Amino acid sequence: RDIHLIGAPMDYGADRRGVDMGTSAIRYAGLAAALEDAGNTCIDLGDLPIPRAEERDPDAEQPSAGNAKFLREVKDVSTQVADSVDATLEDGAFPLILGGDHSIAIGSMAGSARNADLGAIWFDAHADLNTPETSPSGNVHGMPLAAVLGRGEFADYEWAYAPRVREESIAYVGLRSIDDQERELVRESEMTAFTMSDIDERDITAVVEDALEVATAGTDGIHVSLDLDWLDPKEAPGVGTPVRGGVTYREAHSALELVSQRDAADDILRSMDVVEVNPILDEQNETAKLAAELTASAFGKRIL
Ligand code: DIR
Ligand code: MN
Ligand code: MN
Ligand code: MN
Repeated sequence: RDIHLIGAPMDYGADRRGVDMGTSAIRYAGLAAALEDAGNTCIDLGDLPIPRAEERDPDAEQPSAGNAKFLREVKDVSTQVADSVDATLEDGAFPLILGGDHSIAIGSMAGSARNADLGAIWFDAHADLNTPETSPSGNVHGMPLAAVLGRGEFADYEWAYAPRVREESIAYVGLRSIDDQERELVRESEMTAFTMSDIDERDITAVVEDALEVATAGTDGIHVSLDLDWLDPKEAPGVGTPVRGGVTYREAHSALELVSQRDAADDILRSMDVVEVNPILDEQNETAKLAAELTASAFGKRIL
């Protein structure tokens, strides 16, 4: 594939400074070379200009009616990401967006769904379905799915709501940390939620195959969102919200290899983002290295 890397060094969606350095950390870990070794071409479009926290006007009005923090900055970044993803697709290339916190997935998906019915696989410990009304933290990285689905106040934001993403085309894989109100939202939704318990019972292969069915049925392509806290913190310590009991190193590779195999057969992949790597919390950049390796697996890297 002809992959274009889009860096979104965003940290306004999370509590922890440092996740904005994820884009550099993943590049430094050798992502472009790993993708080319796996048989792709890779052009790095660089990082989008995101206002530094120090340059922000702290008194600027925030538009959220609920408690979403930094919604003005999130809107600005989402619009930039969406435009860049759309331009890359128009160019005939594949948009691979590097975070940054998970709020950047609003722009990834909104851009990818401008001219296509889009399914999604959400590899994450968290459901990311809070609205500004239900969020206990106010952090938008816990809201990107609610945003693109137009839930709560997001229904009024054209930069967020992506009507060509339908709930029934979204599958979670690896859930294990959900807020109380969010649990009801997931239960009542049309999304398919595979938790860590499902992976325990059925194994990663069966779960990912089902997730691929959900995301591809009746859509033009799928978005893959890879939140590094999906993995067990033993494998991926450099994330802002680690949760014990995540997938193993091999399960993660296996899942992304399955995505790649299906893509080789049916050309299903349309966009992907890799998020939540925080090198400040990491040891020897190992989480970014893992992110680069897993992404290479999603784009054709094989052992033999
Ligand atoms: C939590 C944490 N559910 C929140 N979410 C995270 O703040 O809404 N998502 N960490 O990746
Ligand atoms: Mn190109
Ligand atoms: Mn997430
Ligand atoms: Mn997460």
